[in-house]
Amino acid sequence: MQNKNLYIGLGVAAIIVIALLWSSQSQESAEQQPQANQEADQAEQSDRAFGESVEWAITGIEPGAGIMINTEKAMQEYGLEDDWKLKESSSAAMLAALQDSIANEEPIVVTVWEPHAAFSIANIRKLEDSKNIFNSPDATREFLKENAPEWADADVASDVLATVVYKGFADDAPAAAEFFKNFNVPADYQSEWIYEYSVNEKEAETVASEFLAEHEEEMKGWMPAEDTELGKDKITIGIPPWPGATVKSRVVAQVLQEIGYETEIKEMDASVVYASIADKQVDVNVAGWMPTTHADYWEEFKDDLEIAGINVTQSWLGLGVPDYVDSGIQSLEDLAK
Ligand code: PBE
Repeated sequence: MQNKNLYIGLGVAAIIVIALLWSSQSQESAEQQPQANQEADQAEQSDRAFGESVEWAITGIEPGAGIMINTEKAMQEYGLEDDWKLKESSSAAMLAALQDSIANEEPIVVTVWEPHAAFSIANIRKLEDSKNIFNSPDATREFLKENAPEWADADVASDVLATVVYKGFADDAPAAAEFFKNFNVPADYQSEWIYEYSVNEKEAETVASEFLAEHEEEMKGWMPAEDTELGKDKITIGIPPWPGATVKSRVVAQVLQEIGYETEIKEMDASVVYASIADKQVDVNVAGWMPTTHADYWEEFKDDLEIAGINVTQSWLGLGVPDYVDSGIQSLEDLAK
């Protein structure tokens, strides 16, 4: 009888011990569970915190710029379109916003590109674009093979900056066409132009004339042979209000004047530049970012257009943040977390 009680007692004790062990274990895991959740929440929070800190806005430039069209595309491809919005602005206002943010070490995301002065005023982290929405060197090589074969072997990382004219322009203005064929500068020159114009706020005409005075030898190399006919008297250049195009159009106009042409520079929306060249209302676009950035415009008007030359071979486009921004933001995917 006593033995039986002992066994019952031991059994009860064992049950109690097991129950206690079990409950302490489940308590532990109950404690672990929220902790794990908390960590996930915090990671989530810090990414969301970045979005919140910039009010889920990407600071863009003029509507109609290729980089705006491609940012919309990227927002869809990387799943950003629910949280983020692309703010239309202007190239000048984008740079001013970037400068302000940098002065106050505040976060910002901008549409940005090279050549540009942005990279000499701050360290800008280029957000990785694994889906090649903005930069596609393979597409560029294909494009060059087909439309500017003399540049087919150029070392390219993204788009080239093409000098675009209407089909048949070379017959109407042989000397200008020869200059366009020869006209090519390192990307650094264009960054300098933008720096002088947008950061140092010099007149575009002045930046151009100072540049040409300092690069006389190079300018000689762009000149057509003496006996090349001018053809038409006047060359009209169409440009959207982008700083690189603004200065480059003055450089080109001053050289054209040197050759013997009258020149006119007309500022207009990117789509209007292409349509006007196709219509022969405008002769040339010196800022044809081909083939990815201006893909839509090229597709629409290419039957009436021609590549007269490649004026810069190296570029990059995309979204950027100043490098003091949360190190968790390295790629376009990171904006989606
Ligand atoms: N940009 C500069 C242009 C090309 C030149 C990047 C503003 C664009 O996005 O179309």
